[in-house]
Amino acid sequence: MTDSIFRQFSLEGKLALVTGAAHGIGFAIAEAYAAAGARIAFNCSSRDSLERGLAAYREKGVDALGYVCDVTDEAAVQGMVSEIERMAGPVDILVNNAGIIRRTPMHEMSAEEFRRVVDVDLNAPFIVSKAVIPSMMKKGGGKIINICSMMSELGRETVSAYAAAKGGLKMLTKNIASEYGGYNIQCNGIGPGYIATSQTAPLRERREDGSRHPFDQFIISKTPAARWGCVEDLTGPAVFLASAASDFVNGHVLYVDGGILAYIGKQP
Ligand code: NAP
Ligand code: GCO
Repeated sequence: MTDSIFRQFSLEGKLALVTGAAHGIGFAIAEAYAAAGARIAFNCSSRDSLERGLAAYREKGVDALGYVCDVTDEAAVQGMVSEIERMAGPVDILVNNAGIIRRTPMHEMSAEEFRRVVDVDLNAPFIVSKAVIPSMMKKGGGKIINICSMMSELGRETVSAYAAAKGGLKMLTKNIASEYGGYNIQCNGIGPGYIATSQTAPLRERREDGSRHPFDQFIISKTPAARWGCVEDLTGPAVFLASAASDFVNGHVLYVDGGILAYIGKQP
């Protein structure tokens, strides 16, 4: 690979804030950003998670700034971003990764439960993006990456709140791209397929007889790659969307799903 192409994917000198990155997809993306040369800031929702996350980053040789901050709390987010800017300078790359899911039949879901999922998965990316965009505008550009989902395109039983939020997040991505593209801010999404993390662990639990969970088998049958994704499958696409290599990519959701969205499914 020639030096100039390699440099396009470098994050040297950049400061990345990855929300919800004490573990899981966020941690893997932040670790990859550090390997590409970026400095890392992250947040999570509990001190316990923060301590475990900081230890995990140290183990990987990453000197990350870590914060306990509820992404739905605008004052707390503004305070965290101000502290990051004081400690390390303006945020160059924001990954809105923090997210929750509740799997409940819609007619049994409380309005409060629905609101909480939408608050974390959609309102919070608005809040955190709003907190970093002014500095990006001032310094002439930035990157915002929203972690969307297959449910930005498809529905399924029991995930009404999550699908509504992730569908909205796809459109928020397009709107930020539209409104701030002129400031050299690119906003794109990553739509992971089914990834083996704590969030999907209930869908992969082995049955008492040791057989695969029916949903586990279902996803493998619906995925041309015939496997669940792993967090490492997302790191290359995430570095691409955070780097100069994607400076003319804006408002796009890059699905990293092993082909699920392209596939009608095998004839039974
Ligand atoms: P995860 O392991 O459950 O991690 C979610 C992270 O979000 C945790 O670090 C959690 O903090 C943080 N978080 C949740 N609510 C928060 C709040 N109010 N304030 C601050 N932090 C909060 O999930 P994951 O699988 O890595 O998923 C990460 C993102 O990818 C989510 O947006 C998810 O919807 C999306 N996604 C996942 C998959 C998949 O198959 N796994 C596929 C598509 C999209 P704590 O550590 O403190 O709990
Ligand atoms: C579910 C899963 C999915 C994945 C992911 C797929 O219950 O269907 O949790 O929602 O988390 O979002 O892209």
